[in-house]
Amino acid sequence: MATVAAGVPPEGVHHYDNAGDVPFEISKYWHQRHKIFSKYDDGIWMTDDAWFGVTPEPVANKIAEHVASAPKSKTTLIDAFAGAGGNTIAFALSGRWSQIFAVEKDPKALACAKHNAEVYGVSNKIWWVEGDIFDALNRKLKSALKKAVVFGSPPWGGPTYADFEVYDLSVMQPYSLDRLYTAFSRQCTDVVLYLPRTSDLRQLTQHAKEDQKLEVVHYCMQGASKALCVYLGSFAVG
Ligand code: MGP
Repeated sequence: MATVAAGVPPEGVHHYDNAGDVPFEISKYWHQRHKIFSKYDDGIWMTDDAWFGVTPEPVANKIAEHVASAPKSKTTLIDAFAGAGGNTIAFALSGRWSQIFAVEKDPKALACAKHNAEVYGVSNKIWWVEGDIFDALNRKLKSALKKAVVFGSPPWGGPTYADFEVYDLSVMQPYSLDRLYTAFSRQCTDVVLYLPRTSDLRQLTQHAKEDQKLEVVHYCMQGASKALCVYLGSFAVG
C-alpha cells in the first residue's frame, strides 16, 4: 500500500530499492532499513548522510515513551536535529505533545523528514523549521522554550566515534556537549541528548544540578547498545 511513495525524490534524496544502487559506505545501514523504518517500503526518503545518524524506529519509540514522562506543564517538544525524521515521527506518534517543532538546517534532510512523516501519517502534527537550531532557539522558538522539552540527536562527527573506547564529548564535532547543553538549557529545564554508547559518563555528570538526579539510559537492539540518552531535568524514566 505505497500511497505517498509516488512522489519523485528531489536531487540528493533517494529511496533505494536495490542493493546494487546503494553506496558502499551506507550498505550496512540499508540492510537494516526495515528495522530503521518499518514502513521503508512505503517510500521512505533518505539522503546518503542521514543514514549514519538516523535513530532506528524501535529505539525512537522507546525514547518517545521515556521523554513523555516530562512534567505535564511541558507541552511542546523541540527536536533540535531532526535529520530524516526518525525521532520526530516517534514523538508525533506518541500523541503526548500539543506542539512539535522539528528543526533541521539541511534542506534535503528536511524534505526527507517531511515526506517520511507523511508516510507515517503524522506530518500535520509537526511544525517544520529549516535552519540552525542555535539561531532558532534565540528567535523563532524563544517564546516556546519555557513549556518545552528540547531533544537533541546531534552529529557525532561520523562513524569514527566507535574507534574510541571512551568517547570524549568535549571534542564532539561540530558541537561539543558543553555547547549543546549551554544553548539548550539556557531557558529550558528539561533537555534530552542522544549520544554515543561509549560517551564519557563523568562529562555527563558535570551537568547534573545539585538537587536533581541525572538519568542515563542505554537503548539496545538485539542485545547490544545502539546509543544512550542522558535525561537532564524532571523525567521519570525508570
Ligand atoms: P553505528 O555505530 O554506526 O551502527 O550507529 P551499529 O549498527 O551500532 O554498528 P556496529 O558496527 O557497531 O554494529 C549506532 C546508532 O548510533 C545508529 O543507529 C544511530 O542511531 C546512532 N548514530 C550513529 N552516528 C554516527 C550518529 C551520529 O552522528 N549522530 C547521531 N545522532 N546518531 C548517530
